[in-house]
Amino acid sequence: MMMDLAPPRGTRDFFPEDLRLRHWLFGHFREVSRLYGFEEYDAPVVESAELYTRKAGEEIVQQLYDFRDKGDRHLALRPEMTPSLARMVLQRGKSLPLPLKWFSIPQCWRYERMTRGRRREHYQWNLDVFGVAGPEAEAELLAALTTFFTRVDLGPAEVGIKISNRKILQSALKKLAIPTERFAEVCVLVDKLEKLPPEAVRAEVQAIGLDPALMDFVAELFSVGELDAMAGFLGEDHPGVAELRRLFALAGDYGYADWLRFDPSLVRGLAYYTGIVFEAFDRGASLRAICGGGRYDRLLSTFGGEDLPACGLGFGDAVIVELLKDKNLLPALSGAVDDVVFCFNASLRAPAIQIAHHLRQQGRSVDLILEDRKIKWAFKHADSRQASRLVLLAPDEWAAGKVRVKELKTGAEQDLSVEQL
Ligand code: 4HR
Repeated sequence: MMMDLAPPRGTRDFFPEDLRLRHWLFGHFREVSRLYGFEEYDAPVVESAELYTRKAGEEIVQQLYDFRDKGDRHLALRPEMTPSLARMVLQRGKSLPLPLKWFSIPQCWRYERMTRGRRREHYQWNLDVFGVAGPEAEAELLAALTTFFTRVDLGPAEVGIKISNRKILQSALKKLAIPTERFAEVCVLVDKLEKLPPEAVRAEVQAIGLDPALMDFVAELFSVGELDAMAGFLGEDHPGVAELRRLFALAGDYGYADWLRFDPSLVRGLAYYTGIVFEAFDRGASLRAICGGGRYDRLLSTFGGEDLPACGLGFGDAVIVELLKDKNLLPALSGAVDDVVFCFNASLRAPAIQIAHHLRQQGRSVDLILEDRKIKWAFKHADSRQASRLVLLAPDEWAAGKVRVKELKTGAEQDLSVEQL
């Protein structure tokens, strides 16, 4: 009986053609990060489950891929990178020079009990800034984000960025006498209005003992379409409004204001956001979320440390690839080699190895044919490797210190010395 050859449910194999695409995408993530002065970091994919024990009812925590190891430690495959980053920042503490701008492209995991053929892992580009309290930090994140989109040929006609500020909902909730300790929970619930029918959310509001008037209140707040109108209600000096005003002004200075749209109904589903939140979405029929982020100024104290102002974004590898596929914007990536080196018989293998070595020292990618084969096979092989040249070691030519070189694009052949090669 053949064993099951499929990768575990919800996971992917990356065949060379798949990995070429992944590296192409990560290359853009890395290059944009470099352009904006972010440094790369990494952390273990397995963390203590305790790092994710937040009690606001977030999907990301409900779907934690956790288990006990042989030492009975409760561990989890990371569902997101931010808690690991926070742990690293706290570990270094005061010795870390601020502000800090770091990026990473971690594989993140989730485990759903009911699984409808959904993915259990993805890679997520993370960009974070620690130590900047003002919207200048978010403005820089969004500049990097729009630079990424532009590089893959997506413009503001295809991608929009919704912007809001949780401080608006926060101060509005004071009117309903909802305690601040329950704010994260409320945000997680309100975020579900995006996916669930309002009755389902209303039932949850009641089930956890919150004032059902919250729903009508939120509906009214979310119907305010313009920042001007919101400013009219809350005043220009409301911190939520003032931060958004500053962010939109900065977006104008950077030159990406046309990508942005104030949307008070945006809250995002993560518990720890405290201020500005944003989400990039596909303006096409699907309106899918492509990535999201926001400010999280109070995460460090939830780990027992001293808080630092912080904000970041997370950008998954799945939706963007689908969007680029739909728009025919995926590149044709070749696995081509520069040269295929072939020797006519076993006695020419030693010089063939030398020739391959010589070419590799020049930086060329060389596929040396490792078995005794017929010339016809070598031609076919060079073709299938999309080589630009086939380098042949034949007895008479080699006796004269030459190799025969065939340019595969033109079919042109010539005999060259090693130096000419
Ligand atoms: C997702 C989130 C977190 C972990 C793994 C996955 Br797949 C999908 O958004």
